[in-house]
Amino acid sequence: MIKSSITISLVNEARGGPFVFWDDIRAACKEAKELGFTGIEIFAPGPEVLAKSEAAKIVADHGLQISALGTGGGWVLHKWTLTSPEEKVRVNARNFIASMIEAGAPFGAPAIIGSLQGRHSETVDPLLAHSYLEEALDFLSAKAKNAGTFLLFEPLNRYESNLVRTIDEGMALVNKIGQKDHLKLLCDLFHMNIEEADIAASLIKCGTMVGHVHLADSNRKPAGLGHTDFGPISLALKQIGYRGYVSAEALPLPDSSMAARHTIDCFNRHFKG
Ligand code: LER
Ligand code: MN
Repeated sequence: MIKSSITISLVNEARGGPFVFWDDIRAACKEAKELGFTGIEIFAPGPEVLAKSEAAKIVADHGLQISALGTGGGWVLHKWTLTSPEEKVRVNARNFIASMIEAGAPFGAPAIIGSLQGRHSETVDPLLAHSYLEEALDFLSAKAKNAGTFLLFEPLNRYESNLVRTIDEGMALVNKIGQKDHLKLLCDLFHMNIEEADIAASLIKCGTMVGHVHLADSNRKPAGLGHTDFGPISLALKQIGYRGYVSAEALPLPDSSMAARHTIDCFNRHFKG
């Protein structure tokens, strides 16, 4: 069975980003539970948030699971990336992700590498950027293995990164690292709408490498408010036996509550069962 999830950002500086709920994890959990969601994906400023804000306890008290932990706070707050020209910055990014892997592991929540992957640039050519990325993924997938969990790597569309943009490129990277049980791909339907010729076919090709799905419509609005055809996409996920989360990473439009409702309507219509 595919599981439903919805995002919350606890990083004020990420305002404007594609997160459905903001700031108040207790209110978000209450609403998510009432609508029938299974999980909540947390975009946190750091690993301490799980303990300090009692986020994990609040999620559990509402009968929800933490579906995943976003690490993009490391970029938003500190400008860390795994492919920075500065070694200190790369190490900070790597250590931040390692700490999120360890924070999420007891709750079965994998850490996500999205914007922290960075990009190649004038000072870091594509070959060097890929070698930095692979070095970090070797280290971090081993960390995930030791913690009894897995790590999620997210291909990003061409306007957000120039490193790994397609599912094919993501699969090549996972194959190169060779830790398939501990490194999986996060397939974001918004990025895929830009980069893939056929979203459903790409998901089928990705198969057991699909570790998490971000749900948004073609325009990053909640599912149902754009032109993505979710029928073939949900069929593809069912065909590959996907049992992970489909997690709404969408703009809170027209507001958070309505975005959550649009999402659960789409989930119930297409992905449930
Ligand atoms: C941003 O577009 C995105 O998809 C995030 O999941 C990356 O951190
Ligand atoms: Mn995403």
